[in-house]
Amino acid sequence: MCRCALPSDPPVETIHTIAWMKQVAREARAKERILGFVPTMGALHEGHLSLIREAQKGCSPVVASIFVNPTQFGPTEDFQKYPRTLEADRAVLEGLGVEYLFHPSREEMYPNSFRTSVSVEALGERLEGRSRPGHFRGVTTVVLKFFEIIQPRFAFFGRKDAQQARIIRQMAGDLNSDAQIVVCPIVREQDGLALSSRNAYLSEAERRAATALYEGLDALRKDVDSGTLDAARLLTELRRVMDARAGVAIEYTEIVDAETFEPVVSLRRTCYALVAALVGKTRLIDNALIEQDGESFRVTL
Ligand code: PAJ
Repeated sequence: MCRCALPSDPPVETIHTIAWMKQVAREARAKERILGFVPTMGALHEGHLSLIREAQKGCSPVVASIFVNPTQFGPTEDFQKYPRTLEADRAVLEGLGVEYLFHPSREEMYPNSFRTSVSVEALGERLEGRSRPGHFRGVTTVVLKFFEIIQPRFAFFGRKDAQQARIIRQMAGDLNSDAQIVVCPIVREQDGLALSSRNAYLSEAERRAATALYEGLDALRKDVDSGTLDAARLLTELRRVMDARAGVAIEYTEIVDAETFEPVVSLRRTCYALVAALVGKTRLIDNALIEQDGESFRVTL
């Protein structure tokens, strides 16, 4: 766990305006400092902190952003009730020694005159893109704005949102961004549940049921370990394990190629097994990374 801020910790500088953020980033670049950037929507947990720690290994200064981005939420989604815990988040960032917190207002990021969006074709249309129309356009647009403002050398994302990370890497490459995209492992609770700001919505009973996603992926891991390569067979067992849990409604389970995010018939090269499910009213996602290792495959949860 992270420690709380101590009085001796240097305060994190909170930046609200784009002009000031640009100025700070420009000065850091002029001094040839290696700027690392960790975008978040706040309600920080150990998953977010793992990205910050990874950034701190090779970058200084590190800029974390907290911005609950309205354009990536659908009209019936949880934008209004999304957890906002700014003071606690700031204390956590201070405890970690993060230099800058970029926390712009909605008006600062999207003035009334705002008209532009960017979207990545094909990769953003399936899976999360199908379940949440417009979501990835909102994500890529805000991340591109951050990249333009901060111009980081490295930007850190979680494999928890594997499709998001893949789409952002595509965008950064296509648009010749200098930001190198670093994808970090999934941080999980002891019982396997992937940390997520949305876990806060779960009742006690839902919290227990929510491990179904991990358990399904863990069953898949065991099947892969014992030599199953056929995607349909792997998914049947994954779904059987998830379905055994009351209160969990599967939205999708797929095994996709890690580059194209198109379904595979049989394991090859690098794949993801992706799951999305509703636990009560809370939508959760999780995945396993499946990598070829000689003749066999290794699954990382
Ligand atoms: P948010 O959900 O706050 O997540 C911020 C970053 O933390 C993302 O890169 C996400 O993949 C990573 N993350 C979340 N849970 C994690 C876990 N359990 N282990 C490791 N990393 C984890 O993703 C977003 O915000 C937004 O879409 C954003 C990129 C900030 C654009 O608005």
